[in-house]
Amino acid sequence: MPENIVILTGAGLSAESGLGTFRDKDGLWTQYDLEEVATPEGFARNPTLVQDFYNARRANCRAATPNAAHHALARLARDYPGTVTLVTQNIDDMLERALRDASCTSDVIHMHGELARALCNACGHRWDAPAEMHADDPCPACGRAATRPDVVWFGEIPYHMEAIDTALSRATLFAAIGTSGEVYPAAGFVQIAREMGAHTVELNLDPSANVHIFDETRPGPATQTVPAWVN
Ligand code: BV8
Repeated sequence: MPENIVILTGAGLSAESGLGTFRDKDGLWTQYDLEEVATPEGFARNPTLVQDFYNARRANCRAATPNAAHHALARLARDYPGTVTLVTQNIDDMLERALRDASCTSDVIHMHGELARALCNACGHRWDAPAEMHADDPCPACGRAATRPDVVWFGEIPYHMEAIDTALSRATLFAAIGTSGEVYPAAGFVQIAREMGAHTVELNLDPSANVHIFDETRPGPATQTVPAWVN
Protein backbone atom coordinates (compact mmCIF):
# COMPACT_ATOMS: atom_id res chain seq x y z
CA MET A 1 0.00 0.00 0.00
CA PRO A 2 1.37 3.56 -0.78
CA GLU A 3 2.59 5.88 1.96
CA ASN A 4 -0.37 8.26 2.52
CA ILE A 5 -3.88 6.91 2.37
CA VAL A 6 -6.99 9.02 3.01
CA ILE A 7 -10.20 7.06 3.36
CA LEU A 8 -13.59 8.83 3.34
CA THR A 9 -16.53 6.74 4.50
CA GLY A 10 -20.27 7.29 4.41
CA ALA A 11 -23.44 5.57 5.52
CA GLY A 12 -22.88 2.65 3.12
CA LEU A 13 -19.96 1.48 5.27
CA SER A 14 -22.33 0.84 8.18
CA ALA A 15 -25.31 -0.31 6.10
CA GLU A 16 -24.50 -4.00 6.63
CA SER A 17 -24.31 -3.36 10.37
CA GLY A 18 -28.01 -2.51 10.15
CA LEU A 19 -27.56 1.27 10.44
CA GLY A 20 -29.62 3.20 7.87
CA THR A 21 -28.30 5.02 4.85
CA PHE A 22 -29.87 8.32 3.83
CA ARG A 23 -30.61 8.33 0.13
CA ASP A 24 -31.12 4.70 -0.72
CA LYS A 25 -34.55 3.18 -1.11
CA ASP A 26 -36.27 3.50 2.34
CA GLY A 27 -33.24 5.49 3.54
CA LEU A 28 -33.52 7.93 6.45
CA TRP A 29 -34.26 10.90 4.18
CA THR A 30 -37.20 9.00 2.72
CA GLN A 31 -38.64 8.61 6.24
CA TYR A 32 -37.76 12.02 7.64
CA ASP A 33 -37.61 15.50 6.12
CA LEU A 34 -33.95 16.43 6.48
CA GLU A 35 -34.98 20.08 6.84
CA GLU A 36 -36.86 19.10 10.01
CA VAL A 37 -34.26 16.83 11.65
CA ALA A 38 -30.83 17.79 10.22
CA THR A 39 -30.81 21.60 10.20
CA PRO A 40 -30.42 24.13 13.05
CA GLU A 41 -33.69 25.72 11.91
CA GLY A 42 -35.50 22.39 12.24
CA PHE A 43 -34.03 21.94 15.72
CA ALA A 44 -35.15 25.42 16.75
CA ARG A 45 -38.67 24.71 15.48
CA ASN A 46 -39.06 21.31 17.14
CA PRO A 47 -36.21 20.20 19.41
CA THR A 48 -38.17 17.20 20.69
CA LEU A 49 -38.61 15.78 17.17
CA VAL A 50 -34.87 16.14 16.54
CA GLN A 51 -33.82 14.72 19.91
CA ASP A 52 -36.14 11.74 19.34
CA PHE A 53 -34.65 11.22 15.84
CA TYR A 54 -31.16 11.01 17.29
CA ASN A 55 -32.26 9.01 20.34
CA ALA A 56 -33.60 6.34 17.95
CA ARG A 57 -30.35 6.33 15.96
CA ARG A 58 -28.33 6.18 19.19
CA ALA A 59 -30.33 3.09 20.23
CA ASN A 60 -29.78 1.47 16.79
CA CYS A 61 -26.08 2.21 17.06
CA ARG A 62 -25.84 0.62 20.50
CA ALA A 63 -27.51 -2.55 19.18
CA ALA A 64 -25.29 -2.72 16.07
CA THR A 65 -21.84 -4.27 15.67
CA PRO A 66 -19.01 -3.43 13.29
CA ASN A 67 -19.03 -5.41 10.04
CA ALA A 68 -16.23 -6.98 7.97
CA ALA A 69 -15.57 -3.66 6.22
CA HIS A 70 -15.00 -1.81 9.52
CA HIS A 71 -12.67 -4.60 10.67
CA ALA A 72 -10.73 -4.53 7.39
CA LEU A 73 -10.17 -0.77 7.71
CA ALA A 74 -9.06 -1.24 11.32
CA ARG A 75 -6.52 -3.87 10.22
CA LEU A 76 -5.22 -1.52 7.52
CA ALA A 77 -4.79 1.32 10.03
CA ARG A 78 -3.07 -1.06 12.48
CA ASP A 79 -0.72 -2.57 9.86
CA TYR A 80 0.26 0.79 8.37
CA PRO A 81 0.61 3.06 11.42
CA GLY A 82 0.77 6.78 10.66
CA THR A 83 -0.15 6.13 7.03
CA VAL A 84 -3.94 5.88 7.06
CA THR A 85 -6.28 8.84 7.74
CA LEU A 86 -9.82 7.66 8.45
CA VAL A 87 -12.34 10.43 7.70
CA THR A 88 -16.00 9.61 8.18
CA GLN A 89 -19.27 11.40 7.47
CA ASN A 90 -20.90 8.85 9.78
CA ILE A 91 -21.81 9.66 13.35
CA ASP A 92 -21.78 6.04 14.58
CA ASP A 93 -18.86 4.48 16.49
CA MET A 94 -18.49 1.29 14.44
CA LEU A 95 -14.98 2.19 13.26
CA GLU A 96 -13.84 3.02 16.81
CA ARG A 97 -15.12 -0.34 18.00
CA ALA A 98 -13.35 -2.17 15.16
CA LEU A 99 -10.13 -0.27 15.92
CA ARG A 100 -10.39 -1.29 19.58
CA ASP A 101 -10.94 -4.93 18.53
CA ALA A 102 -7.76 -4.65 16.39
CA SER A 103 -5.86 -3.05 19.31
CA CYS A 104 -5.24 -0.05 17.09
CA THR A 105 -5.09 3.47 18.57
CA SER A 106 -5.73 5.33 15.28
CA ASP A 107 -8.20 8.21 15.43
CA VAL A 108 -11.36 8.52 13.39
CA ILE A 109 -12.06 12.02 12.06
CA HIS A 110 -15.82 12.56 12.45
CA MET A 111 -16.41 15.53 10.14
CA HIS A 112 -20.19 15.43 10.81
CA GLY A 113 -19.86 14.88 14.55
CA GLU A 114 -20.78 11.91 16.72
CA LEU A 115 -23.98 10.41 18.10
CA ALA A 116 -22.05 9.61 21.29
CA ARG A 117 -21.39 13.29 22.04
CA ALA A 118 -23.57 16.17 23.23
CA LEU A 119 -23.06 19.91 22.82
CA CYS A 120 -24.40 22.94 24.66
CA ASN A 121 -25.51 25.67 22.25
CA ALA A 122 -25.18 28.25 25.03
CA CYS A 123 -21.67 27.67 26.40
CA GLY A 124 -20.08 25.28 23.89
CA HIS A 125 -19.49 22.56 26.50
CA ARG A 126 -19.20 19.01 25.05
CA TRP A 127 -19.72 15.76 26.93
CA ASP A 128 -20.58 12.10 26.40
CA ALA A 129 -24.23 11.99 25.40
CA PRO A 130 -26.63 9.97 27.59
CA ALA A 131 -28.63 7.19 25.88
CA GLU A 132 -31.57 9.58 25.56
CA MET A 133 -31.45 13.35 25.26
CA HIS A 134 -34.49 15.62 25.77
CA ALA A 135 -35.21 19.17 24.68
CA ASP A 136 -35.06 20.63 28.21
CA ASP A 137 -32.02 18.72 29.51
CA PRO A 138 -29.78 21.18 31.40
CA CYS A 139 -26.17 21.55 30.28
CA PRO A 140 -23.91 19.90 32.93
CA ALA A 141 -21.57 22.91 32.75
CA CYS A 142 -23.81 26.01 32.57
CA GLY A 143 -27.17 24.55 33.57
CA ARG A 144 -29.05 26.09 30.65
CA ALA A 145 -31.53 23.98 28.64
CA ALA A 146 -29.59 24.50 25.39
CA THR A 147 -28.31 20.98 24.76
CA ARG A 148 -28.22 19.19 21.38
CA PRO A 149 -26.55 16.21 19.74
CA ASP A 150 -22.97 17.07 18.75
CA VAL A 151 -23.58 16.51 15.03
CA VAL A 152 -23.07 18.85 12.04
CA TRP A 153 -26.35 19.80 10.38
CA PHE A 154 -26.88 21.26 6.90
CA GLY A 155 -25.62 24.82 6.77
CA GLU A 156 -23.21 24.19 9.66
CA ILE A 157 -19.45 24.03 9.25
CA PRO A 158 -18.04 20.47 9.31
CA TYR A 159 -15.48 19.62 11.98
CA HIS A 160 -11.74 19.05 11.51
CA MET A 161 -11.61 20.60 8.03
CA GLU A 162 -8.01 21.79 8.52
CA ALA A 163 -6.79 18.30 9.45
CA ILE A 164 -8.69 16.83 6.50
CA ASP A 165 -7.25 19.38 4.07
CA THR A 166 -3.74 18.63 5.35
CA ALA A 167 -4.24 14.88 4.90
CA LEU A 168 -5.63 15.39 1.38
CA SER A 169 -2.66 17.58 0.44
CA ARG A 170 -0.33 14.66 1.26
CA ALA A 171 -2.48 11.82 -0.11
CA THR A 172 -1.01 9.31 -2.55
CA LEU A 173 -4.16 7.18 -2.38
CA PHE A 174 -7.75 8.35 -1.76
CA ALA A 175 -10.61 5.93 -1.26
CA ALA A 176 -14.31 6.76 -0.84
CA ILE A 177 -16.37 3.96 0.67
CA GLY A 178 -20.17 3.85 0.95
CA THR A 179 -21.00 7.43 0.10
CA SER A 180 -23.33 8.86 -2.54
CA GLY A 181 -21.12 11.88 -3.19
CA GLU A 182 -24.14 14.17 -2.70
CA VAL A 183 -23.04 16.13 0.36
CA TYR A 184 -20.31 18.79 0.36
CA PRO A 185 -17.59 19.47 1.27
CA ALA A 186 -17.00 15.68 1.62
CA ALA A 187 -18.06 15.04 -1.99
CA GLY A 188 -15.36 17.44 -3.16
CA PHE A 189 -12.47 15.59 -1.49
CA VAL A 190 -11.84 13.26 -4.43
CA GLN A 191 -11.18 16.22 -6.75
CA ILE A 192 -8.71 17.72 -4.26
CA ALA A 193 -6.93 14.35 -3.93
CA ARG A 194 -6.71 13.99 -7.71
CA GLU A 195 -5.24 17.48 -8.03
CA MET A 196 -2.62 16.42 -5.48
CA GLY A 197 -1.71 13.47 -7.69
CA ALA A 198 -3.33 10.76 -5.59
CA HIS A 199 -4.74 7.58 -7.09
CA THR A 200 -8.49 7.61 -6.37
CA VAL A 201 -10.79 4.62 -5.89
CA GLU A 202 -14.51 4.36 -5.10
CA LEU A 203 -15.85 1.29 -3.29
CA ASN A 204 -19.64 1.61 -3.45
CA LEU A 205 -22.76 -0.47 -3.90
CA ASP A 206 -24.04 1.86 -6.64
CA PRO A 207 -22.08 4.47 -8.61
CA SER A 208 -21.94 7.74 -6.66
CA ALA A 209 -22.74 11.19 -8.08
CA ASN A 210 -19.00 11.79 -8.59
CA VAL A 211 -18.00 8.29 -9.76
CA HIS A 212 -16.69 9.82 -13.03
CA ILE A 213 -13.91 11.58 -11.10
CA PHE A 214 -12.40 8.38 -9.69
CA ASP A 215 -9.48 6.52 -11.37
CA GLU A 216 -10.87 3.18 -10.22
CA THR A 217 -14.20 1.80 -9.01
CA ARG A 218 -14.90 -1.39 -7.07
CA PRO A 219 -18.68 -1.93 -7.08
CA GLY A 220 -20.40 -4.12 -4.50
CA PRO A 221 -21.26 -4.38 -0.81
CA ALA A 222 -18.57 -3.00 1.50
CA THR A 223 -18.24 -6.25 3.45
CA GLN A 224 -16.97 -7.85 0.22
CA THR A 225 -15.16 -5.00 -1.56
CA VAL A 226 -13.28 -3.52 1.42
CA PRO A 227 -11.62 -6.70 2.77
CA ALA A 228 -10.64 -7.62 -0.83
CA TRP A 229 -9.21 -4.14 -1.42
CA VAL A 230 -7.34 -4.06 1.92
CA ASN A 231 -5.88 -7.53 1.41
C1 BV8 B 1 -21.30 23.22 4.74
C2 BV8 B 1 -26.04 15.15 10.02
C3 BV8 B 1 -20.11 25.26 4.60
C4 BV8 B 1 -25.54 14.10 10.89
C5 BV8 B 1 -25.59 15.46 7.66
C6 BV8 B 1 -27.29 25.40 0.45
C7 BV8 B 1 -27.34 25.87 1.76
C8 BV8 B 1 -26.47 25.44 2.75
C9 BV8 B 1 -25.52 24.50 2.42
C10 BV8 B 1 -25.51 24.01 1.15
C11 BV8 B 1 -26.36 24.44 0.14
N1 BV8 B 1 -26.06 23.77 -1.01
C12 BV8 B 1 -25.06 22.91 -0.77
C13 BV8 B 1 -24.72 23.07 0.52
C14 BV8 B 1 -23.73 22.37 1.20
C15 BV8 B 1 -24.44 21.26 1.98
C16 BV8 B 1 -24.74 20.16 1.00
O1 BV8 B 1 -23.83 19.51 0.54
N2 BV8 B 1 -26.02 19.94 0.66
C17 BV8 B 1 -26.33 18.90 -0.31
C18 BV8 B 1 -27.60 18.18 0.09
C19 BV8 B 1 -26.43 19.56 -1.69
N3 BV8 B 1 -23.49 20.87 2.98
C20 BV8 B 1 -23.53 21.41 4.19
O2 BV8 B 1 -24.41 22.15 4.60
C21 BV8 B 1 -22.33 21.08 5.04
N4 BV8 B 1 -21.80 22.29 5.56
O3 BV8 B 1 -21.30 23.16 3.52
O4 BV8 B 1 -20.78 24.28 5.42
C22 BV8 B 1 -18.66 24.99 4.65
C23 BV8 B 1 -18.10 24.03 3.82
C24 BV8 B 1 -16.74 23.80 3.86
C25 BV8 B 1 -15.96 24.50 4.72
C26 BV8 B 1 -16.54 25.45 5.55
C27 BV8 B 1 -17.89 25.69 5.53
C28 BV8 B 1 -22.75 20.19 6.20
C29 BV8 B 1 -23.13 18.81 5.67
C30 BV8 B 1 -23.43 17.87 6.82
C31 BV8 B 1 -24.89 17.65 6.91
N5 BV8 B 1 -25.17 16.65 7.92
N6 BV8 B 1 -26.03 14.68 8.63
C32 BV8 B 1 -26.43 12.90 10.74
O5 BV8 B 1 -27.62 13.03 11.03
O6 BV8 B 1 -25.91 11.85 10.33
S1 BV8 B 1 -25.55 14.92 6.05
C33 BV8 B 1 -25.84 13.26 5.87
O7 BV8 B 1 -25.41 12.96 4.53
C34 BV8 B 1 -25.03 12.37 6.74
O8 BV8 B 1 -24.11 13.06 7.56
C35 BV8 B 1 -24.26 11.51 5.74
O9 BV8 B 1 -23.05 11.13 6.25
C36 BV8 B 1 -24.12 12.45 4.64
C37 BV8 B 1 -23.70 11.89 3.33
O10 BV8 B 1 -24.56 10.81 3.00
P1 BV8 B 1 -23.86 9.39 2.67
O11 BV8 B 1 -23.04 9.02 3.84
O12 BV8 B 1 -23.18 9.48 1.36
O13 BV8 B 1 -25.12 8.44 2.64
P2 BV8 B 1 -26.13 8.24 1.43
O14 BV8 B 1 -27.32 7.52 1.97
O15 BV8 B 1 -26.33 9.52 0.70
O16 BV8 B 1 -25.36 7.26 0.43
C38 BV8 B 1 -25.05 5.94 0.85
C39 BV8 B 1 -24.16 5.35 -0.24
O17 BV8 B 1 -23.72 4.07 0.22
C40 BV8 B 1 -24.87 5.13 -1.55
O18 BV8 B 1 -24.03 5.60 -2.60
C41 BV8 B 1 -25.05 3.62 -1.65
O19 BV8 B 1 -24.88 3.14 -2.98
C42 BV8 B 1 -23.91 3.14 -0.80
N7 BV8 B 1 -24.19 1.86 -0.12
C43 BV8 B 1 -25.37 1.45 0.43
N8 BV8 B 1 -25.19 0.22 0.98
C44 BV8 B 1 -23.89 -0.12 0.78
C45 BV8 B 1 -23.26 0.92 0.09
N9 BV8 B 1 -21.96 0.86 -0.27
C46 BV8 B 1 -21.27 -0.24 0.07
N10 BV8 B 1 -21.81 -1.28 0.74
C47 BV8 B 1 -23.12 -1.26 1.11
N11 BV8 B 1 -23.64 -2.30 1.77
